[in-house]
Amino acid sequence: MLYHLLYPLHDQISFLNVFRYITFRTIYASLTAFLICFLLGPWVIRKLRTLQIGQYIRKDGPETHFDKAGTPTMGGILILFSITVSTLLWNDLANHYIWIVLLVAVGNGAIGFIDDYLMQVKKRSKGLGVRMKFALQIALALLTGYLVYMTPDFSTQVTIPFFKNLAPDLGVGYILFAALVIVGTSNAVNLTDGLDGLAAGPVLIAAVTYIVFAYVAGHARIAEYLQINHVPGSGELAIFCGSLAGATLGFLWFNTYPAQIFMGDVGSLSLGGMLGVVAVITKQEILLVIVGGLFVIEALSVIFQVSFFKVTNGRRIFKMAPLHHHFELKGWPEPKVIVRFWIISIALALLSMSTLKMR
Ligand code: 57M
Repeated sequence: MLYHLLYPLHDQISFLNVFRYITFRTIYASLTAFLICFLLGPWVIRKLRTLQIGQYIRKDGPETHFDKAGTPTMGGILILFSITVSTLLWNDLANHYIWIVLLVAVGNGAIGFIDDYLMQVKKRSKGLGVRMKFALQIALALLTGYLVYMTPDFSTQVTIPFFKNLAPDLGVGYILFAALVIVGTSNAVNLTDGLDGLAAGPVLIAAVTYIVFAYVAGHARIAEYLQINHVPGSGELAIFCGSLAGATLGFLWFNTYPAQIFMGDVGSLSLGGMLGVVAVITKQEILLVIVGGLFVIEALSVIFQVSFFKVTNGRRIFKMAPLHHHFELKGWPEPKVIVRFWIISIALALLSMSTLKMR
């Protein structure tokens, strides 16, 4: 909105020319989203306590979690609010990619909200139910994939990191591929959100990484130099990722150990969906496996644990899955697990950025 209101005045007030720069708007979108979260956080925590929207703790989990019972949850509402306000303020709203990522953010947030509400407020332990939740997520992701596919001149090639000349063209199959990336990332972040700040930290790191990817993909000359797909208009997603990073950073102020608030499915499903759709639009889909490698490791630990359990009639690979619980049960204090997983995320983000130069 500010872009539309203030940039046209740059002839009269030359300083306003700064609003044309993606870097400027990314920085201030980050700061705006951060401040909204930081300033509203205490009120949201009080409000959730008043409404008694506190986390139910399953008895089959680590004993160290039992004293977390009652922690206000569904804090993802604040994250979504911050991202939406900051995006509407700082993005070029004529850019249709912005509306696609907002659809994914709010759509997955709504699915998570309903699940949280049924579980935490209506005390229905199954919430929406796995099947219904998945069906809604897949439907939303397929709609998103269709909208991206229908974008004029959008490439349906899949970028393979390290192999610039290997880019299979999926054609209409790209819709299903995009949907899988979005649903997969959404659920991987959801599984990871099991310790204080364990999901927020790596989401922040991935969001900052995709600021870079969105900026270079949207810049014709840089994209050509780096031999990556130029996606006209995707530069605006750098500003969106700025809002995503700022909001996550602000939420982390309250979600860090010992957490005063959890994000709930309304937060984890929407954050994962946002990362997935940004990776699709910036044509860095497979690279998300590296950038979001921690989410992949956590999801794979569950898949291996459940598969091994079924194949061996009850034996386990890990003490408990996802992987963060395994280290907890090995005796690592929660903060040690969290910060070490953050360190792994930072290393993976650096590795992913190095692929921009490798060809
Ligand atoms: C999402 N939710 C956390 C909080 C957060 C198939 C199986 C692997 C599914 C998985 C599962 O239920 N996943 C659901 C993870 C939960 O966090 C809430 O959920 C939101 C995210 N969706 O925002 O509202 C608990 O995580 C802890 N937490 C924190 N700090 C945070 O900032 O401490 C969350 C955020 C919270 C709190 O304790 O209650 C979760 O863990 O459920 N199931 C599991 O992950 C379970 N693993 C398991 O059953 N493993 C089995 C098989 C199935 C693989 C095995 O290893 O044999 C673990 N989780 C629970 N109990 N709750 C262990 C058992």
